[in-house]
Amino acid sequence: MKTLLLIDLQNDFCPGGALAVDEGNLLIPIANELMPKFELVLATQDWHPATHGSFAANHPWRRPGQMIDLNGLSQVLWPIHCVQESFGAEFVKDLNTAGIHKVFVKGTDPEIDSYSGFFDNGHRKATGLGDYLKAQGVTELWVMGIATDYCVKFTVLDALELGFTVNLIEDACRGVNLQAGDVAQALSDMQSKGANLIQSSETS
Ligand code: VGL
Ligand code: ZN
Repeated sequence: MKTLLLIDLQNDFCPGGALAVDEGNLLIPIANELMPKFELVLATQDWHPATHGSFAANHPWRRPGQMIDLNGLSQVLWPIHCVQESFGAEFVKDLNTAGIHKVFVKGTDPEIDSYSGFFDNGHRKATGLGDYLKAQGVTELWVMGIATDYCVKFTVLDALELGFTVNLIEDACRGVNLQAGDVAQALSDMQSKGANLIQSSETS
């Protein structure tokens, strides 16, 4: 079953949002155009409690961009973003959410972050996405969204590890680039682990 996976197309990751990614908004019309070409359309949604340990504001004297140890894992500190039920956590208004068959939320445990749509960053708990895909008989995924160097990358790497064939739609992804070159590095990491880098015009 031809399956499209939309990663975190949420207000906070678009210009004007709390963790704004350049040109994140440009992905919305691309997603809307791609959806009808797929039999199954799934989405992930970053969905944090206000107390989340990845928020710099929840650690005295810490600032976004700094690194901490969060329960044994190295953690980048972020601005407060994608708080459950907030506007920032909503999908972008123009996204055709009626075309999405199922949404998987992640980052709900305040003690651990979850970049991947499949598992938290410690691979301690699954979101249910992997089991759902297997139950549907899905073997191949087309992935797009935000952010190339975080949630897209870790979702793709987990998908590959779980045995899915992964097509990463490069022009339909945008990244944070906390450090110059992070997006290019993420693309090359995904490709070297087996992801096919394609363009949205090649999804047929
Ligand atoms: C993301 C940083 C923090 C993402 C989510 O969607 O890539 N990045 N939370
Ligand atoms: Zn987050």
